[in-house]
Amino acid sequence: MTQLSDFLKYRERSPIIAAIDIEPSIGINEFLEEAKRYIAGIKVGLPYLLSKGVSEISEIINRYREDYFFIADIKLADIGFVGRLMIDLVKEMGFNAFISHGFIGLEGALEEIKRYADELGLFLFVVAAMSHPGAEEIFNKNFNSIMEASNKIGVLGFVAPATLPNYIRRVKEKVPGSIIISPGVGAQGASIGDAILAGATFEIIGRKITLSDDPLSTLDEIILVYRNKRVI
Ligand code: BMP
Repeated sequence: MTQLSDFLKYRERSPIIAAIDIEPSIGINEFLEEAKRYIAGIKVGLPYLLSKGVSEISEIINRYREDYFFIADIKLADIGFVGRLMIDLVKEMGFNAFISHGFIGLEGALEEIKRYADELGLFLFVVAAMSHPGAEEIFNKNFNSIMEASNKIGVLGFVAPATLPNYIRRVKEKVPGSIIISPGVGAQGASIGDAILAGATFEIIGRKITLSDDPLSTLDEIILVYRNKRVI
C-alpha cells in the first residue's frame, strides 16, 4: 500500500524523480546502484517499459524496491476496463504508483481507475497540465475541469509542468495537501529548483540525467543547484 507519507519520506532524501525513457548511459543497474543517495523516485516511461518487457521491469523494481519509489508512466486515457487491465500489470511489476490522464472523465473511466488503484494499494497521479508548448493549445485549457473531476474522487497526486509553473501554484491552491511531480526540467528548458519553489514536491528529470556521459556528476551538479536555491 503506497500512501502520500511514503513519498514524503523519500522527499527528505531529494526532490529528484529520474525519468527513465531510455537506458541511462552507464546502464540501468549501475545507475540505480549508484544514484541512491541523489534520487528519491524513478518514473519509468512507456518506451523503456515496452522495450524491456514486464518480467525485466519486475526484476529491476524488485531489486531496488527498498531504495526508490517507482512510478509507471502509462498515462492512461482509455475506458475503465482497459485501465484496470493496465493497472493489473503495473501492480504485477511492483510499481508503487502510476499516472493517468484526467480528461477521460469520471464515469466509466477515471472513477473506475481511482477505485481500482485504491483497491490494489497503488497511488494515482493525474496529469493536471502538460509541459510542452502545444499543451496550451488544447490540453491546458481543460485544467479546471480536470482538477474538478479529480477532486470529486479524492485524487491527491498531480503532474504539473515546470515549464509553466503557474499551473503548479494553481494545483497547490486547489488541493493544498497534494503531492505534485513536475516535468520539464533540463531538456525542456525549466531551471532546476524553480518548480519546487513554485510548490512542486518533486521535479522529474529525464534526458539531462539519462543522456549525460557521467550521470552521477550531473546529479552532483543538480544537487548543488538545489542547495544554492535553498530548496534542500
Ligand atoms: P525530459 O526531462 O527528458 O524532458 O523528460 C520528461 C519526462 O516527463 C518524460 O518522461 C515525459 O514523458 C514526462 N512528461 C513531460 O515531459 N511533460 C508532461 O507534461 C508530462 C509528462 O509526464
